Amino acid sequence: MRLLFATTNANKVREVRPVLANLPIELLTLQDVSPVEEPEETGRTFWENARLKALFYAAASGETVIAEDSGLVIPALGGAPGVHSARFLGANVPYETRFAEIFRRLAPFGERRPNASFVTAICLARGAEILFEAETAIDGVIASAPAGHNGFGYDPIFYYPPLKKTTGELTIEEKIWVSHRARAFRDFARWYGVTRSPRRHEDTKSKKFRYCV
Ligand code: ITT
Repeated sequence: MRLLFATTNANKVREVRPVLANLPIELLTLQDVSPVEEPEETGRTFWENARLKALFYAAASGETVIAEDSGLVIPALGGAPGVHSARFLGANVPYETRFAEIFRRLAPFGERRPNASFVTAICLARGAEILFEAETAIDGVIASAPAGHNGFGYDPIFYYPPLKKTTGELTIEEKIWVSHRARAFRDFARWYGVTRSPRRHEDTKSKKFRYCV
């Protein structure tokens, strides 16, 4: 199957490609199809934005499309930066400035490290039909200071207690192992493995399948 991963973020592709490597899927990216303008991400939830992107690119490309929306959620900040993670404080603001602002807003919490989650919603669409959706999250805390130069985005300030380091300090293999995104795509891979099976296919009344963690 040809599958277009509709993202402009190369880091997302780097985490996802190995997860799908053993499936009979030819993974395309936006570089492999005619360029279109990005849709505006107007959703209020990760689900809504993942759907919006998947349906937009499916209509624009005619391909089967998987899209994802993700971000850092800090409950102590009312969920910010949340769905605005990519454009928190402005689209082109450096992450160092964003980190400083997050630390400033978290100052009233003192030494206590506030909880945080990385959340991913993914959506698979063909034409106007949604075939699969999933949402996954990993939990951690905000680090006391940025650490690590690996990964991207908010990785340097997301401390992951099970590995005792920020996700910015993880190797790519470790990041793929723990990543919220890789978890969502592993769910997709499991679903894809099951629905491709003819036996299960006969048993399934609808090809539509929703899986929410
Ligand atoms: P596309 O919409 O084209 O996929 P994008 O980067 O704009 O690319 P999102 O709208 O989903 O994607 O925003 C995701 C942002 O959330 C991302 O740019 C980072 O700032 C942050 N983010 C998501 N996953 C992350 C991760 O694993 N590590 C660090 N930051 C992450």
